Amino acid sequence: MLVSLVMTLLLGGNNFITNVSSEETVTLTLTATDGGTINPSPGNYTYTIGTVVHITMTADEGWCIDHVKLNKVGEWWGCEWYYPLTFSEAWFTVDHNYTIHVHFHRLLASIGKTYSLPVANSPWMMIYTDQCIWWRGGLSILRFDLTKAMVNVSQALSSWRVAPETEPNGTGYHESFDIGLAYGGGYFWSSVGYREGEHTAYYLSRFDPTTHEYRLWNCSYLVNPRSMIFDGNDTIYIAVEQGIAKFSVSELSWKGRMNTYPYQGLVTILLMNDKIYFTGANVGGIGHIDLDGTNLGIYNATTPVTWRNSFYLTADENGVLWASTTSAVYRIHMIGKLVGTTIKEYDLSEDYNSSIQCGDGPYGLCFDDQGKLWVAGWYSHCIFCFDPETETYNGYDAGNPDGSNMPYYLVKDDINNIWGWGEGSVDMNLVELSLDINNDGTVNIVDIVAVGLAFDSTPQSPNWNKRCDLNYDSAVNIIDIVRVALHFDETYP
Ligand SMILES: [Ca+2]
Ligand SMILES: [Ca+2]
Repeated sequence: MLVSLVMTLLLGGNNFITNVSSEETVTLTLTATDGGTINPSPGNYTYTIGTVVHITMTADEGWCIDHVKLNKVGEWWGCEWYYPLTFSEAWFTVDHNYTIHVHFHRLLASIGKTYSLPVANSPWMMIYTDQCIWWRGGLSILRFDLTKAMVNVSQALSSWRVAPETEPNGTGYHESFDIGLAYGGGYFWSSVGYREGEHTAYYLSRFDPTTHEYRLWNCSYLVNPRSMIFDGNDTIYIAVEQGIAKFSVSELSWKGRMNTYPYQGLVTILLMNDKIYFTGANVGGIGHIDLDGTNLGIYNATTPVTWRNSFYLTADENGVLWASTTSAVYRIHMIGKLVGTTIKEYDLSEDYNSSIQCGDGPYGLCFDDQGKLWVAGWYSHCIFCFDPETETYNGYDAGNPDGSNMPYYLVKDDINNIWGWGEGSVDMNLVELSLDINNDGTVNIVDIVAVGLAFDSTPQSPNWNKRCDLNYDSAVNIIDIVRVALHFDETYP
């Protein structure tokens, strides 16, 4: 692929050599990262203009060519190609001073399993409840039934409308503002936007999972709605452009908006101990505000410029907050935890800065039952497992053999499996931690015995243990024993 691209670009770029004499020489500078060899080897080479140089790139065992960068020295012109290949070659016509940089990338161990689904979609928030994963996309709510997925994945996906094609009482057409999702009062709550000219009208949508009916509520301050949470009582909180909107589930009416100015463009909100914590496009760290709208403040990161675009937010079992950034300018993959009033940062870039052009960082965060933090490495095409105790991490291929997956959001089910979905992908990824029933890092006889103790049980049985129902069918039986046995001796991060 590189060959054809290089040749095409050079054929299209002949205009810039018309004014130079053919006896002139030019310099080609070749550089490469660790992880492979290039020939000619890295260095500066002088050629007569028009020389065709044959360049080969060979990755070491366990590495691949991640990307190649070509820049015309002293000019804006440059381009970049992405691979995952172990060998590539190019015939490059040197008609100007150029630099070529070859970036090798360590191949990651695979930890995931992939379920290919019949539709492409870009879910954002996902909710796990009752053996199903739910998310929003387009005008629909989608349900992935894990019980069915274990038998026949093609029957696991269902979807229903949560909003009409065009705006109620208007002509605006659907615009994607369907990223947040909350479950409260027996309903799923999400948002939808309709554009007409320069104006976009936003609605809160309520979906009834029993009757499959929906209902919409409009609101003028519901601008750019993103994440939503239900407080477990009566209120849906919605991250919006200028604060946090509130809606009463029992009264079915708006209860105002908490203003978070100067922190705007809220992305994720999290409710804990009568405070709402938030991240956002213009927040710079982790914001906080009391439920009565007072005590607005910010917890800064030590590099606030990087955290200007903080994204996802979660809390560990002790209530310690963790966030990820999506720095669109800097080549940084970073997560951080709140220590006192400052965010302690962990840079996940090293060895994983695969294919980073604009440096967009990690997104979804999810703790497993062992307290490890799983991080969706959107732009690094991998999923990270971060151990908060040792402050070390590993990156894993997220389950797609071609490495094309871009994990975006992660959710844990109630048997300790981590599910994730990549943006624009048709694949649901699974990190199956459930087989290690006692969470000690190994699948062995102890786990088999645990299933044995719950054998022949259903949720009504005295010996029922949901952790042993590994195929989500509400029964512990030989199928569950076999699942563990098939993974005997495996170890987990
Ligand atoms: Ca075990
Ligand atoms: Ca079962």
